[in-house]
This record gives sequence, structure tokens and C-alpha cells, in this order.
Amino acid sequence: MIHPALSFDLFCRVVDNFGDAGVCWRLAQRLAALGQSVRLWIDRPAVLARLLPALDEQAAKQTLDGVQIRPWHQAEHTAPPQGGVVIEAFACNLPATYQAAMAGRGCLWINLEYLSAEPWVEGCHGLPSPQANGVPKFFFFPGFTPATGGLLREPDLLVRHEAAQAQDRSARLHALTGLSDARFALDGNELVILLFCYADAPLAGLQAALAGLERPVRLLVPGDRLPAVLRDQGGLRIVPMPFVPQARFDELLGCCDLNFVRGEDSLVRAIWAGAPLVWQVYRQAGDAHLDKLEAWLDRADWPPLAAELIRAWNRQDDDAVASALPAALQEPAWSGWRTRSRAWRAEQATRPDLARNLLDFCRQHL
Ligand code: TRH
Repeated sequence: MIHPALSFDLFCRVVDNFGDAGVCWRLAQRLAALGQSVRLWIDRPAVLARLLPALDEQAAKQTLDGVQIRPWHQAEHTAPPQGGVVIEAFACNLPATYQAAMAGRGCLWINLEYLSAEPWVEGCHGLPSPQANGVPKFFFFPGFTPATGGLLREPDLLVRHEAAQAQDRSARLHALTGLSDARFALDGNELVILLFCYADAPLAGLQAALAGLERPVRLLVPGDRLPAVLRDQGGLRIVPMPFVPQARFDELLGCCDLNFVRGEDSLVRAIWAGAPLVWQVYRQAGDAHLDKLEAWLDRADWPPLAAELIRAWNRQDDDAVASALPAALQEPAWSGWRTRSRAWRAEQATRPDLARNLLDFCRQHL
């Protein structure tokens, strides 16, 4: 059945870091790739520009990858699309004038929530949220089970990962980072690890664990500032590297044997890379993030030594990381972790992606 294209207005307010902009930009691109008309309204285009270097952060209007990108304040004087979908990402509060104008225009209002593996998400996904202005509003939750909205994934992503694996890793890293080949002259046995974490991560424990391994390690650290505690020691070589554009972040993950990731978007992308990962959950008040972590560990069903390491990483426990990381990297634990990573990726990839689910949901409710 051929469906007419829908108009989407996607609102993104950057709270901190890159995740809000990162998730919204991926969703906007996916909806556009599915043939929909998409406007992305963002309050801090400069943050998006870090992920998307082609973006002119001063422009009043520009179209990239089929998505019209606009500064948030312009929405205050813009009419919502007649019969269109308004996505309020992460409860970001729509501009009041825009929200008032939605009534009577046949709009559908979607509250896109943060990703969580907690069981209650299944009960709340797709629930209506009655509004005073009469506009139908629904909660839409990303998630890891068929009873949720799923995870963002481009249809060719896994094929791209497979194709990259067939190419020489040193050459891929060189092409990706622009750093000299010599930095990536890897011997066959070398462990390549990506480190993308928050400032409070237990890096002293990481340093001790990696420097003490028999196997040589190349630790890639993207970003502007290298944490002082990290240094070349024993078989450990640190490679500070530039932050890569988001469009190439998957390639970076695909070059690594183990990915330390954080927040929301890099977690999902590391799952699709199919290699072992250590997730640092975004801190929340009242330690709510630790419930989120446990729920995710339950769902992912990692081998016990991997789960122990991930817990230690999130407790900022240097000593525990220093002992848990070498244990998780030793055979047979390491092979078990790699096998489970591929299996979980395959299981997740059997489901439609979040953008496809969202589009179907909107067609049903408009
Ligand atoms: O930056 P984050 O910590 O974002 C967080 C989370 O989304 C969190 O849930 C949210 O509440 C908080 O922001 C406000 O981590 P995240 O989600 O992984 O986003 C990082 C983005 O940066 C992701 O899109 C990948 C991208 N990235 C690059 O494009 N290039 C790089 O070199 C690196 C390291 C990351």
C-alpha cells in the first residue's frame, strides 16, 4: 500500500552533552530516508554542528540529508503542519505559541522518551496523554523488546559493518582519523579499545588494568582533552584522536575490539557494532541511573565477568575495574562476551527500527 508522505516537526532541546542532538538528528535523517518531510527545530545548533560539520550553525534555514534544520526560536512564529506529526523529544516543552496553534490543525503529538530497558517501559509505550488543547498526544518509548518502539538503525548498517571488517584495520583507522599510519601500525594480537566516557569514570583503574595486560593495547580516546591519568605504560599505547563526525562514528566503533560508550546514542551504535561494550549510564538524581543499568544488564544477559566489569565501571570503583577488566578479557570469558555481543545484535536486528515503528504508529493514529 502506498502512503502519502507525512510532515514531521521534530523539536530538540540540548540538555547537555551530545545525546539529545545526536538521537534527534539520527531520527530526523531516518524519517527523511523513509520519504517523509522533516523539519528539525534545535535550540543549540552549535552542538549539532560538532556531530555534523556540514551544518552552518548561523543559518536561518538549511537542508542536509533531506532534513530542514531550523533554529528553535523560529518555531515561535511558525504554523504546525496541517495534519502533521509534532515530536517533542525528551519532554523538551514546545514553544507556547506553536503549541497553542496545534489545536484544530489535525496534528498528532508524540512525546519521544529516553531509552531504557526497565520493564515498566513496555506498559507505557504508546499510551495516550490527554491534553487540555484536545490534541492527541502519545508516549513513544525506544527499547529493546518488541513491546517498545525499538532502536534506531539504518537498513544497511549491519552490511556496512560486515564489509568494513574485510578491510585492513590500520588503514581504516588512518582514513577515519587522519592520523599517521604509524600510530595504527598494529601487530596482529593487539587489542584496540575505544574510550568514550564521562569525566567521573574510574580511569585510574582502567589505566592499571590495561598497562598490566600481557597483550598490547591501543586505546583510542576521541575528544578535545586527554584525561591526565592516561599515559603510555607497559604494552598500553594511548592514541588521542579528533572527535569524528557522527556519520563516521559507526566506522570507529567497528574498528575496535571493545567499546567503552556512554549515554544513549553511542550505546545503541555500539550494540550494532556487535563487539563487546562497556556502557557508562548517564547519571540521574537519586541514583535512578543504577536501576536503569541493572535493567539493561538483565536484558543484555552478559556473561558474569563482563557484567561485573560494567557494574564496577558505573560505581566509579578503580580497584574493582583494575581486577574485573583483565578477568573479562581472559579466555574463555572474552570469547563468551564476544559471542553474546554478536547474538544480542542479531536478536535486536530482527525487529523493525524505531523510525519505522514510529512512522507506522503515526499512520495508525492520525
Ligand atoms: O553525549 P552523551 O553523554 O549524551 C547524553 C545521553 O544521551 C543522555 O541519555 C542524555 O540524557 C544526556 O546526553 C543529556 O552520549 P550519547 O548519547 O552517546 O551521545 C554522543 C553522541 O556523540 C553520539 O551521537 C555519538 C557522537 N560521537 C561522534 O559523532 N563522534 C565521536 O567521535 C564520538 C566519541 C561521539
